[in-house]
Amino acid sequence: MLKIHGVPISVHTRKVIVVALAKGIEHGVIPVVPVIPGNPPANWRELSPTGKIPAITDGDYTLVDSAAICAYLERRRPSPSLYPADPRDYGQALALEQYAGDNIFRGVVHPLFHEVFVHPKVRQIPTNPARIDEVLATTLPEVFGYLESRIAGDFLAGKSLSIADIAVASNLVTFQYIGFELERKRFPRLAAHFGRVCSTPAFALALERERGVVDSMQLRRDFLREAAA
Ligand SMILES: N[C@@H](CCC(=O)N[C@@H](CS)C(=O)NCC(=O)O)C(=O)O
Repeated sequence: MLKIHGVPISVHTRKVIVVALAKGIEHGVIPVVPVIPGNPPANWRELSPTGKIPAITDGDYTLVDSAAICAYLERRRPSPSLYPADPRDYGQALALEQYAGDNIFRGVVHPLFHEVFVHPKVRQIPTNPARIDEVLATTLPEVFGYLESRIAGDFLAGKSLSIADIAVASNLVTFQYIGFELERKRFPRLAAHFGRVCSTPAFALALERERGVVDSMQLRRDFLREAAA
């Protein structure tokens, strides 16, 4: 059986879980939290050379990096496809998946998650409010503004759910779990897109399954009700 090593509240682990659920691939999630010292298993670097989550094992096969894993799962179970058939939409889906990892995650979610969670709660480092303000005032408007400009129809690339939608929405879930707002008035198309993606059966099931972890970390979930409305 496919094993997904990671934690569901991680942006990139959720992305892989949603893809596995959308494709009906039976899987188990093995908890690994790299930001907690001593948490990963002794053989972690064999499974994940980067040290990051997610990594998968599928029988005797191991693979790291959510983009590589999702592409592997697409070949392993082609239907339903999460990569557009049209060449231009396909290119756009891959570009937006990359944008989600580089710009939304690295530029916005990762620094905020570290400031509000990892630093004060794991590393005993005080939160730096100036860093949070800088991300919210400078990086967020550029990144969310770009996404807003990319949404013309229901989905980001092509006419159905693709890896681009899953990658973007997964970032926005964690962004809101940790207490930040996806402002509907400021980014109406992005907020509507977020609601649409969260309502797809695979994404909704993934969110339901991670509820226990979210509650145990005392994170907020109220925005999910609004997103579904
Ligand atoms: N490009 C990687 C990025 C993975 C990544 O940054 N994972 C984060 C959690 S979402 C992580 O493992 N952080 C812990 C660390 O950097 O030690 C992917 O798409 O899988």
